[in-house]
Amino acid sequence: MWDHLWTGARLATMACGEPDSERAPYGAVEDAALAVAGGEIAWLGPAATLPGAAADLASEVHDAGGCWITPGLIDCHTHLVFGGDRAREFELRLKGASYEEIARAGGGIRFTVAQTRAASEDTLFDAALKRLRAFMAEGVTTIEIKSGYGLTLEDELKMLRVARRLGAAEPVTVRTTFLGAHALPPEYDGHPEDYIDAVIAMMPEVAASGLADAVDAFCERIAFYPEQVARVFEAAQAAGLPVKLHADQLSDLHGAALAARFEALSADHLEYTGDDGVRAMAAAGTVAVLLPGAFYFLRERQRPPLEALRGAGVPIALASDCNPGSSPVTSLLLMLNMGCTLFRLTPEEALTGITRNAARALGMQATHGTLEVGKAADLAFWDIDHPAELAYRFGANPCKQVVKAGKIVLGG
Ligand code: DI6
Ligand code: FE
Repeated sequence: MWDHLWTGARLATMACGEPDSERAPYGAVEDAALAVAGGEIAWLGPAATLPGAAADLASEVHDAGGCWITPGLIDCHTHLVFGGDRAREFELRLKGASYEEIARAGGGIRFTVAQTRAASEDTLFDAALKRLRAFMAEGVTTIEIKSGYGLTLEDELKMLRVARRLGAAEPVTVRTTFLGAHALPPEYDGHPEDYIDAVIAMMPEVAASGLADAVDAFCERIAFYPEQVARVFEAAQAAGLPVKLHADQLSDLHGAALAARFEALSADHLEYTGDDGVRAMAAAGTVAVLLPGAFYFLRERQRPPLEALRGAGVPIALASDCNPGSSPVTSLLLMLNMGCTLFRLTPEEALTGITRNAARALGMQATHGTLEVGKAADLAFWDIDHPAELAYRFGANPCKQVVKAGKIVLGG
């Protein structure tokens, strides 16, 4: 007996399909039914092929009323936990200062570091919870959260604990990332190598705490150089943690190739990535995570090399980069629209980028990201006529219901 069975549904499974099959766009199944049991998807397919009368098959039978069901959405790159905001910096940028100039003058990330260090764990939790709930209201059931505004062992662990608490408090899966190499903290001014040593020294304790699922770094002229990042990545691998990288956002330091060399789960941003980086990512199976919110908010001009990524068969994901400085957004659906309008993704590529490929960017592709029997029953129900509508509209939220691990947690 299944726990829940929905009939009258349309499914965007986002599954790959057999290599030679005539896969429908979005892996769509019309006139469909879907059943969940024990937190997993137990059955899905055309309703006409259900193995019996619906009422005999599940404890609870629901009519989905023609709604589309997608996998629960996955935001695979956020800095959701931080103190304060940067609205004042936004004003300065509108008066002509650039993001890089503000960072070099000691504002930017450092401003948020000061606010985050000063904030209690509860204050950080309460502020992040509001943002998290905004994402969840749009069908997000898995979210990655980075540290990186503490920059001492104690403050980084504080951020990671808040991230874990969020996952325990809400029906959402939280994946955490240690981003100690995000910015040079003021107490290390002029001594970046010493700070890298400090980050490396934090690594065993971060790993032993169980609070981090991966390690990230910011490879950029205003942050850390590739050689420094490589040292952090070696320490991460020695501690048994997978890596990912903020790569080639503002300039081409060959961050994507560096990430690929360490078999990174993902390389993120990629506006300035060249052909060498794309080829290396394809060979390593590293996911390209595109972040149109930061591109938009910083009014960048250089677009990520979408044609080259497509051509090389690099899996493309899309994420919010939710953070106070370059992407103060709490809507993953808006990123779908921006991914299409700003980067020229197709709506299907964009939706794949916040489901199947986002799961892969988090190393969760075996259990999440598509509607397939045996995968987690994380589902989003949408009041739309076609899946392309999710990317087409902006500022709308057609999410009607959310199921997390087989339980109805929103709507219904
Ligand atoms: N890249 C980003 O887009 C954010 N961090 C990073 O490494 C920006 C963080 C901030 O400005 O606070
Ligand atoms: Fe980021």
